[in-house]
Amino acid sequence: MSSKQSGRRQFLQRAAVAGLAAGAANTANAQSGAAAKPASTPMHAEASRFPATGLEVTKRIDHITYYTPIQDSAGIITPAPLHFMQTHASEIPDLDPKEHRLTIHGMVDRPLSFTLDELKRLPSVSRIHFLECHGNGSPMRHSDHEKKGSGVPIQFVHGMTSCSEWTGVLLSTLLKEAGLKKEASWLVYEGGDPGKYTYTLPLAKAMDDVMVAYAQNGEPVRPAQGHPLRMVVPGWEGPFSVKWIKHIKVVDQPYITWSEAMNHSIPRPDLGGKSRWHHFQMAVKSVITRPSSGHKLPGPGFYDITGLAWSGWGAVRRVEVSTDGGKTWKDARLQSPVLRMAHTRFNFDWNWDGQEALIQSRCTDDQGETQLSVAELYKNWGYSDYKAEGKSRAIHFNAIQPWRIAKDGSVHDAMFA
Ligand SMILES: Nc1nc2c(c(=O)[nH]1)N[C@H]1C(S)=C(S)[C@@H](COP(=O)(O)O)O[C@H]1N2
Ligand SMILES: [Mo]
Repeated sequence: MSSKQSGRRQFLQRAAVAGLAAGAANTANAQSGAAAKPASTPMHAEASRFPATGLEVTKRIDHITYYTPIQDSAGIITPAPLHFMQTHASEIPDLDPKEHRLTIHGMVDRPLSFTLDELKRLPSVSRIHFLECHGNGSPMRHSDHEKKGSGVPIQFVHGMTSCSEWTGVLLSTLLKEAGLKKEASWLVYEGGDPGKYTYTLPLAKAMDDVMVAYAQNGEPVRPAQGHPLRMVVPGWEGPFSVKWIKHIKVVDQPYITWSEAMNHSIPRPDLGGKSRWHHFQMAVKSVITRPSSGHKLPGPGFYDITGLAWSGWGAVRRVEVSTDGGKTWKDARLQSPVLRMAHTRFNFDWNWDGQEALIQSRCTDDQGETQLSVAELYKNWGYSDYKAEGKSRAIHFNAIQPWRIAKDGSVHDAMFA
């Protein structure tokens, strides 16, 4: 072992010992109510650069959701204040990074525990990845959107995807230092939010590209996104990326946690009415973000059709656009960079003749997977009539999104119309 590596190991071992001791002290502090308040951080919504259509918020007793205004997006990076946000609790935790610890335990040789500052001493990586809720764009969201009436931006439908440059430590670095026992095959991991949101992850993914992130687009991860530490599980459905990450336990089987069982499984006719417990990668998807429902074209002439494409399985290879309701398709231009498991920006030159038009985009990824129409997608899922079934709740809904441009230039959602 080089002196550099042995220095790192020594640091990790010291961190482990100090961490476990400090962890015990924290518990005592919390019980006596002595935990210090962290310094204030600007509120999520206050930082919006798009006052006209900023974050939209849905608040329920058990749930808070913010939607990214993707109809106004440019490039591929979502500004941190506009990142979508979903929490299965009624409040966003306010964690002090000096007190907060991440513990790694279970089937390991050496349990470890880190503060934010201790993690920052370890080798770091920065990677651009999208995060998408598996409920993004679902039929249920289309009908909610329709109820709100025309002219309402599409962020309620497709705004639960965002893309950031995440900086942190690879989980594999931490797991290697902890030393995995032979039986280890899954992780079960828990957030520091009031509901102790918990998820499970196959070890192979954890050792591949999962990050424990402390920064987002060059600034500390925001409170709503998991400050001080969150998991980033590239390409996989959003719920895996546990925020305010506190405990990672190495285990030898998948767990069906409460967070996984509730809301996160949908019965399907093609599976004989059964549901799949584990859904991993988000499928290939694209959506034209401008023009989109809620926009109004001022008149005939040239328009830059633009949108976002992504795939949880890899990189976007091709995006095609149709402006005649799917009769003909032409390649869109992909803006660089085109990164694996990241939003990719596409553009398409269009001269609108002022007549009613149906515009849509179709993405193919580097695995050869192509987006399907809503009718084809529902057929694959075992439904005979998508219009009858269309508004039923679905997850992983990645159908091609058609927008109808009316003669007056107004743009409407034509997914189920
Ligand atoms: N601790 C915790 N982590 C969580 C959740 C939560 O409720 N609590 N929600 C999950 C879900 S359902 C999604 S889609 C993503 C959203 O990440 P974001 O809020 O940073 O956009 O966080 C996931 N991580
Ligand atoms: Mo989600």
